[in-house]
Parts: sequence; C-alpha cells; structure tokens
Amino acid sequence: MKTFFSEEHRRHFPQAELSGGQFVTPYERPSRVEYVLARLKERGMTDIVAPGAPDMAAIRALCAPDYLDFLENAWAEWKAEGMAGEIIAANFPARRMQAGRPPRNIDGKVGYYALASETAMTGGTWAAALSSAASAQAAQAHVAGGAKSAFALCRPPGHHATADMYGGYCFINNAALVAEAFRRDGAGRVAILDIDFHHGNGTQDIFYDRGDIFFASLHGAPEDAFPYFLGFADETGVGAGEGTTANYPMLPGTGYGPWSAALDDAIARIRAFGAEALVVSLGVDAYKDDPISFFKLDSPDFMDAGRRIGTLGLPTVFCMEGGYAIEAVGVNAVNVLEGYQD
Ligand code: Q9C
Ligand code: ZN
Repeated sequence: MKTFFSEEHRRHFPQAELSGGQFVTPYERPSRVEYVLARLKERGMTDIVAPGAPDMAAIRALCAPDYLDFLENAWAEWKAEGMAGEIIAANFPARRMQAGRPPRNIDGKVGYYALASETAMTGGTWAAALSSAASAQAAQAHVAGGAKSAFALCRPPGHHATADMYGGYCFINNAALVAEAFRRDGAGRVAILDIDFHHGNGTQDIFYDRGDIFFASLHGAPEDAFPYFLGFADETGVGAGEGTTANYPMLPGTGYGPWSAALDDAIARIRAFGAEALVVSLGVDAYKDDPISFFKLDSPDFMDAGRRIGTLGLPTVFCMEGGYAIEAVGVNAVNVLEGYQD
C-alpha cells in the first residue's frame, strides 16, 4: 500500500493547547507522524510519496467560501489587531445568540468559525491544512486510478472540521474530500467508516442529508467525550440522508469485544448500503494508553480491525486522524493497514 505524506505538516505546530484550564503542548503534535513513518519503513511499506498541490476547486466545493477566507487570513488579521499570542477562540455564539452573523473583529470571527477552544492556529496552519488535504486527494486519485488502497498520512487531521468550522485539531475535512472525489470519479455510493475514538462530527454534519454517502462512527459516548454535542445513536440522517448515518457511542472502559461487535455491525451496514468505495477515518486513539481517551483496545486489536475492514473488499483510502499515545500511534496505525492487506 502506498502512503501519501507531506512534510508541510510541520508548519502547523502551535505552542499551546487549552487543556484542563492550562496551556499544554498540543497533544496533536508534529512528532506523531514520525512514529508512523518509522513503523511504515520498519514493516516494508516504503512507498511513501509527497502529494502535488492541493486541488483547490475540490476544497472550495466542500467548504464555505467565507470559512476558507478566514483560515487563509486569520493570522494576518490577528496580528494586525495586536494580539500577542496564538489564535485561540474565546467567544462563541452560544444558545439563543446569533450563530449566523460573522463579526468584523477577528477575535469575534475566530469564535464564530471555531467549534472548540483547544485548537490554536498560527501563521503556518493554513499551509499545513492544505498539505494534509493534498495528501488525502492524492491518495484518492491513486485508488481511483486502479490501486486497491492507499494511506493518506494526514496531519493535521480532519474529521471534526465541518464545511465552515474548525476545532478538535481539525481544519479541513480530509475524509469528506476523499468521499466527494470518489463520487465525482463515478462511484454511485461511498461509505465513510470513522474508527477514531472521537465522534466524526464534521463528517457527519457534511453528509447528514445525503443519500449517496453512508457515515458510520465508533466513538466515546457524547455524554462523556468530546465533541460532546453530536454522535448520539438516534442521529440517523435527515431527508434523502435518512438512514445513512450510523453512530455507535460507547461508554468509558469499552474494550475490543463490544468495540469489534460495533465494527462488525457498521461493516454489515456499509455492505447493505452497497458502497462502491470506502474511506476510513483512521484514528488510533481508541488505544488503551491514549492520554485523552477511554477505550481499551490493545495494539493487536488494531490489526484485527484492519482485517475486518478488509472483508468489505472495497477500494479504500485510509485518512490518518487522531491518536496521542505518541509511540504507539505508529504501531497501531500500521497494524490497521497490515491487517487490511491480509
Ligand atoms: N484535554 C482528534 O482526535 N479535546 N481530535 C482534548 C484534552 C479535543 C481530538 C482534550 C480532542 C480532539 C482528531
Ligand atoms: Zn480522536
């Protein structure tokens, strides 16, 4: 399996994440991918290439124009306003306020376009997010061109980003770009399987009313886990998308038994849907030692999960999402890929 990866990810490295009332070094940090690259090489998956330039037309087709303008210009506006630190959202259009009017002031704008305040932006964030999207797009093109599967080693991740909001370490929804590209390349129906510990709220939001794209997510129950306000089992889609969203929220301490039962159910639903291509949001934060998550998967479980996903027999793009037990991120991600190939 070929890997698509851009060194440009390094341009996104904020110093600060707001966590537990303190600023800490972000969990989502550049070194995460070093461990993945090292394991890929160790397992002989040495076909690792840089993507070309991002397909901006496809990104514009997915995201709101004002949101893309915001991402591109936020740092310059923040600095022009005399802000001393990194971009951190502090003001949100909360319940019963006007969520549809972007402020002129950058401090207000940041809160308008953010869905959470943990994720800082800096001057390199936009370039890094575009390079991550480019990796996803190149992986999809590779599979559309006849390869059975590809791995997009995306950083920053994407599944929390909607068409018009960032947060949860995500800016552009890479998996959504891949799904849409498969549709444009002729797949009538596409499935997205999100195995990141966190609910893929951005992906769900983007495709909630779509009958042609199935979204399944295994995640920590929203009552207990980020993003807290989406990912309940009774969210099943709307309009033409009724029945094309499947959420599997699970409680703290969930191990591979119940998790893999949920995975099997999601796989059966994808098969019944008649998907012709598959996108896997490959987060490995369901791992037992992940510092910000509460599932109990062990490293061999990820290989078994990959094997089960492989039974679908679909052209597949894996997009890297979360995983913060830094040294294990590589083992676990590559285990999924290796299991899939068996
Ligand atoms: N104190 C992804 O896995 N909450 N994003 C962090 C740390 C946000 C996770 C809490 C978690 C976002 C792609
Ligand atoms: Zn996650």
